Amino acid sequence: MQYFDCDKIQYEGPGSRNPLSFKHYNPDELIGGKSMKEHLRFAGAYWHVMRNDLSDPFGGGTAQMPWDDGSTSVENALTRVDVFFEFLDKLGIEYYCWHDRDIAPELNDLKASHAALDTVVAKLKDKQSESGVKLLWGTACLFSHPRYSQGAATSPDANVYAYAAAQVKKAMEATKELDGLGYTFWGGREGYATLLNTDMKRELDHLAAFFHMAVEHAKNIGFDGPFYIEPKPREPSTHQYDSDAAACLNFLREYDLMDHFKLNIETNHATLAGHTMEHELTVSANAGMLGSIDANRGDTLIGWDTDQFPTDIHLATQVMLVVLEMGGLTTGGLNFDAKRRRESHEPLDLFYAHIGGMDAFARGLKIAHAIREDGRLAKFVDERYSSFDNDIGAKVEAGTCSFADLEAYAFANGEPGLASGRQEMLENLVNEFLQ
Ligand code: XUL
Ligand code: CO
Repeated sequence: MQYFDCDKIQYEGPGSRNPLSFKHYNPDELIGGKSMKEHLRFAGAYWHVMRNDLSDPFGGGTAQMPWDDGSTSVENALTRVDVFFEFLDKLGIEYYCWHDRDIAPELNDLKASHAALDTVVAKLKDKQSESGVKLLWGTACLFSHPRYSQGAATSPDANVYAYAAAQVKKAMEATKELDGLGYTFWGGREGYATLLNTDMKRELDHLAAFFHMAVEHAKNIGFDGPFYIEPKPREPSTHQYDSDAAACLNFLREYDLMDHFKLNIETNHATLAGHTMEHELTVSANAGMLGSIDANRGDTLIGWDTDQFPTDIHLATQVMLVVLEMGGLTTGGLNFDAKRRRESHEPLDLFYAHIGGMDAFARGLKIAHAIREDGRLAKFVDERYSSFDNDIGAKVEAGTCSFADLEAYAFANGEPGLASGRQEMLENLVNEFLQ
C-alpha cells in the first residue's frame, strides 16, 4: 500500500527542473569531510506531517488526508505510522520527533491513554528497526487539553500538576523505549496571562521541581539523552517563562539544572522574542548549551508563530555558520517544526515543503562551509578584537588589571583611534558566497 503518489526523491543537481527532486541536498556528499546528512540530521515533525489539518482561527482544516478516518481510534493511529514512515523513506529523512498525543489518542482516562500509547510505540519500534529511522526527541503535549489551560508544571492546581507529571513520565518511558536521543520541554502553557492572579515565584519553583523529578526519573529508567528546553516568548500565553535562550539559561542556572539540559532553538520563536535566529543560537552555543534546532521561519508581515518552511538561503547560512562553528550537532538535529500554508492542502505539498527546507539547508551548509574555508570573515573578527591579545587588553582578559591600571593606561595612551566596524563590507562579503 502506497499513500503518496510519488517515488523516492532523488538528488538531481542544480540544473534539474523536476520539482520532486533535490537540487542541493545530496545526502552522501562530503562537506569538510562529513556527509551532508550527518551535518544536517533532518527530522520530520509528526504533529505537522500527520496531524496538522491546516485549520486556522478563522476556518477548519483543509488538508487532504485520505488515509485518516478522522477518529480517535488506535487503528487510525496505527495507520498513520505506516503513512509517516513511507513519507520519511521517500524523502530520505532519518530522524523524527513527536508529542505523545500526536502518535496516540488521548482517551477518557489516563490509563487508557497510556495503553494506547504503548500500542503505537510498539509499532513505531518495529518501523524504526525496519527502516533505520531514529527518534530525535519525544515530548508530551501539555497544552491542548482544557485541563492545561492555566499551565501544566506551572498550574495553580496540584492535581493538574500531578496529571502532567504522569503524562511526562510516560512520554519519557516511550522515548526511552524507542531509543530517543533527547526529550523536549516546550512550555506550551507555562506562563501567565495576568500577574493579578499569578504567584510567579511559586510557579517557577514548581517548574524547577518538575524538571528535577524528570532528571531523577531519567536516571531510574536509564535515559541518558539530554533534555531540551525550547524557548518561546508568547503564544499561547501572554508571557511564557521560557521566553528566550538567555531567560532559559538563567532559569537552568538558578535551579541547578545546567548539567541535564540543553536548548532547542526555533527560528520563529527567536523572532517572536525580538531576536534573530543567529542571536539565539549564538547565546546558546556560547554557553555550551545548543542542543537541537526547530527549523522554520516566520513572516515579517504577520506577528505570530506562522511556522513556515525555511526556504531562505541567507537564514539557513546564518544557522549553519553557528552550527559549524560549534563543531556540529551531536544528539540534536534540524527538526522541521514547520507547516504548509492552508492553501497547500494536497499530500504532495508535504513533499514540496520538505524538499524546499532540505535544499535550503543544504545550500546554507555549503555556503557556510565556503565562508569558513575562505577565512576572511573570521579573520576580520579576530583582528577587530586583537587589541585584547596583548598588553593592557590581555591583562583585562586575564583578570589581572584594575580600574587604576586602566586609568593610567588611558592617560598615557590618549584618544583611541577606533577602527570601522565595516558592516556593509562584511554583508557584501557574505553575498559573494550566496551567488
Ligand atoms: C510550538 C512548538 C512545539 C514544540 C514541541 O510553538 O514549537 O511544537 O516544538 O512541543
Ligand atoms: Co518547536
